[in-house]
Amino acid sequence: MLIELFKLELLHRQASDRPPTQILAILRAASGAPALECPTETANPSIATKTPLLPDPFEFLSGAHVASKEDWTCRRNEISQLFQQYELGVKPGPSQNLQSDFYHYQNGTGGNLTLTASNGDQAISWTATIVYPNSPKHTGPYPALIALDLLTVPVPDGVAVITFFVSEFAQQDNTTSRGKGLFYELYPDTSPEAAGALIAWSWGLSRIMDVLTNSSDTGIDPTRVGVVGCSRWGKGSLVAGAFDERIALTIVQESGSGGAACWRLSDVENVSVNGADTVQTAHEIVTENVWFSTEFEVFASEVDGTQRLPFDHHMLAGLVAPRGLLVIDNLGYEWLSPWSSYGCMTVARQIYKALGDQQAMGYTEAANHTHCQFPVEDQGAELDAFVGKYLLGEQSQTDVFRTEANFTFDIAMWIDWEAPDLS
Ligand code: MCU
Repeated sequence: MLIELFKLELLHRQASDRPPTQILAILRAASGAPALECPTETANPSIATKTPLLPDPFEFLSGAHVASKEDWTCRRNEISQLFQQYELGVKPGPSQNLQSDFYHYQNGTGGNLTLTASNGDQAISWTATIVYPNSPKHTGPYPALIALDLLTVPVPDGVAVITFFVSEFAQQDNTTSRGKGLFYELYPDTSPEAAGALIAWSWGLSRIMDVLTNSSDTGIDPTRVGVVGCSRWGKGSLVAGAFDERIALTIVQESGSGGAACWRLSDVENVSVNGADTVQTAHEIVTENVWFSTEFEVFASEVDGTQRLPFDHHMLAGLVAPRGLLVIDNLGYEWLSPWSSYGCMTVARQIYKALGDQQAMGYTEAANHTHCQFPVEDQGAELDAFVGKYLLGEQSQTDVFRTEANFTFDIAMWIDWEAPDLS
């Protein structure tokens, strides 16, 4: 029995950030069970009927409906493929050869983690910093938050901070950044589905997770790792959490369109909500930066083109389910699409509800404050509750879903499906 468990653990480690259907296939093969058959239809959004309604996360492309957790594993994989194909670009598999070196600071406060990944003849190296907790609640291995470029929430007591410098990994200055950065030295693909910056970052972060999982040198507990980012890095945090199931907690701060907002709802907010908020739309975003693949430009440049997408961002958040997810927003900037984000995450929570853990997903939208300056007095307790539950193993109360805005979102106007009970 012990040997069987050990084999399963090994298989799980090998499976790492692979799509869940592959993980299930490996585990099923190991136990002698027949392979799980997932529907294999492909989408054809170029001829899809446009709809302002948010697509049904529980309906396969084939038209079949998700009725069990196993079905959801298949559908989740289908959704992951769709996002890669039409919006984010493709996330390559694990590195052929991944090496790491952890340099401990002399004073014991942490260290530098250098990773070297290769693909064929190409190899790249990058360094993440690790700072151990100031006032550890427990001795190591420590839980950790991986911050994308910089930490914009207060460091929680007892939690280490790993900083992954994503902007050197895949650049994001403006549209001339396409294909620039370390990642593209390994994967110089120029096809329309080639990785945009967000999915490129998620690949790098998954390699950090590989190292934390396979080596104890870093002093970090890989089962208690969260990811956090604000604004453009909030978009990155959502994608990182969606595309690596080893991430226990995903914190998405003031991410706006391309993050917690839904493309369709942002288009609506731009013309008719609050007397027409000036919000970022898909149409604008692709002219500003390279966060998405060039394939996405097809949808973004046509009027109402996002209405042909076989998904929207409620389903990106749904890829994180049922793991911990806290979305933190700020009402101070119309540009961040506050109504669209609140509405999109209201719909995303239906996916958590279907999986039986609505409280694993929180949403908090506070009144005006400076962008990415976390208002501790207003949202601090909500952050602590999620960090407590998912990184520190505490029994905190995470039933958080609120906005301080005076708008309403009538979910019945934006969806024509009901969440099944898969719990
Ligand atoms: C909210 O994220 C972005 C936004 O998408 C951009 O339009 C704006 O230029 O920059 C924001 C940001 O990343 O601010 C730091």
